[in-house]
Amino acid sequence: MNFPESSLRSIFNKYPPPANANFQYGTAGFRLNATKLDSIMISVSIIAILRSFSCNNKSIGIMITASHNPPIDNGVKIIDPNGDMLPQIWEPIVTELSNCTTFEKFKDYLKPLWNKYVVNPNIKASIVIARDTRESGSRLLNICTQLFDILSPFVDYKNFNELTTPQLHYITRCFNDKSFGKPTEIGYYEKLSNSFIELLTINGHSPNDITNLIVDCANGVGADKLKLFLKSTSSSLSNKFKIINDETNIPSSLNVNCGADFVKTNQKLPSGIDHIEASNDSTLCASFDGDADRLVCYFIDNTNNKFTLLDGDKIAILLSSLISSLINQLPQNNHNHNKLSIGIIQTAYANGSSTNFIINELNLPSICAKTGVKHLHHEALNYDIGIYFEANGHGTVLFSENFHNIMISLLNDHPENISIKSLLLLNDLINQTVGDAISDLLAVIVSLSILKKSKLQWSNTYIDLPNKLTKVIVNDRNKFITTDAERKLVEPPIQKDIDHLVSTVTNGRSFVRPSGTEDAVRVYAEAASVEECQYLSNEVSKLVINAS
Ligand code: G16
Repeated sequence: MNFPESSLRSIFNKYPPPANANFQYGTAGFRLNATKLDSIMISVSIIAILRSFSCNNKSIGIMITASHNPPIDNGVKIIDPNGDMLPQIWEPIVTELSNCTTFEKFKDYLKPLWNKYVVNPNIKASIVIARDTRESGSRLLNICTQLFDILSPFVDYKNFNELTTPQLHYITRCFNDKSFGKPTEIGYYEKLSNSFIELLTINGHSPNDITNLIVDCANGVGADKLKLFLKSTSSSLSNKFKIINDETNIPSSLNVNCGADFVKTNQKLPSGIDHIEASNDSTLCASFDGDADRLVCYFIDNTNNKFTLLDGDKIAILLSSLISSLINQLPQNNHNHNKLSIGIIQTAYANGSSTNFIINELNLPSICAKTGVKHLHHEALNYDIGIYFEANGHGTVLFSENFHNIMISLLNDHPENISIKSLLLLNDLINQTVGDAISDLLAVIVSLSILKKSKLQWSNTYIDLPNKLTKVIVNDRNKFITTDAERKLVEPPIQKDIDHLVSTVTNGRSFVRPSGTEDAVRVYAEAASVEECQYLSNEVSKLVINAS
């Protein structure tokens, strides 16, 4: 079909890339200071259109968010038809297009792709688009819709305005697979609410007997959406929730002194929750990040008056314990379920104690993937039940079609069996497309109720090694090249020095990797004592600064 050159030229000239463009589709799409994103919105929108054409016109999502980053940043990422991330093979394509600094270069790069994918004049690409509550979000979204409007002969789109990132992942999947759920925000709440209440009920619980919760929403979109979820479900559930840091009308407060990243990195309470509240035995505290795709839980332990974090590693192990316990209770006259494969996917940031626990106590495989949910998700698909969590609280549990078929056949033989029903309901409750703070929090609540575990028992499953994550600002983070699932540095040549420092402390571990979402290098250290961990972190950080 004709390449729409003049339409593209006009919008390219309206939002030209800078002459020195050096953009990169990173860990979670493009992420930058929001003022630098205008031209990127054009490239991303065009590539999303081509991706839709390449997938037989299935719907593709575009999410405008910078998640845990500061309020001045923003970002954008593309969601594939199944609700997972854009396949990595497309990343260099969108990167390269975004770095075409003149219209001639842009056209020369794009036209062959257009001619390859846009072949049938009778069908259009389909896009769903949304943003979080960042101040720059509506302006950036408007650039995308301008492009879709001028390319209206080729594309249909639906603008959902404000959503959490996982809500758009869910909706994208629903647009392509009606059996997954209703492709609306209400449909998302219904799916979560129905499975949550049913799971509690069939296991002899009710919303009245769950733990009390204080949820820090990072002043982000999760605050509005959690309120809407609670409104859409039984009223007794809302009585259990206290929502704080919900000032979405003050965009400058997003992620500031609050939210999952702040709590995990600083290992302390966010602003808005005081020590006394967090010490209450019947209350669990939780934090979302700016776009509500991460969850961490925590409390003050009354036995030692200390802040106690239940991070992504602990969430993975809680959910694994529930799933293993349900599988162990399945009827034994059908052995198909004994063949179900279960794997837990972590990253190098996983606490060493959690990995030991998975291997030695749960007897499950622990796989180490590169940072970025796209890498973990990919690995998790290799299992019938793939449990993946980054320590920072980003993760989910993927159930395979084989798992689903086995459960349905078991249910036919045992229609009243609670374990089978519970496993099938977990498949609905836990977002199958991406990590989801609201869905993960509901899964945590259900797990604690069904396993009859207190937050203290959950926390004591294993004891974390002291650990520290530091952000080091360097001139050029691209000089830092890693290997071995980011556990070793290839460049600059300081790995031997890191290894030496690690060998000087007990149970030491440390690694250095460039961030894919912020202009910084991250240094992780863990050791048997807080002092040794601090020492290791300081010394490795010094190495990084000297080498940069
Ligand atoms: C994003 C990714 C996560 C990753 C995090 C930090 O999270 O989705 O997988 O762990 O960035 O990545 P990096 O260390 O490369 O900066 P979010 O919640 O910000 O979307």
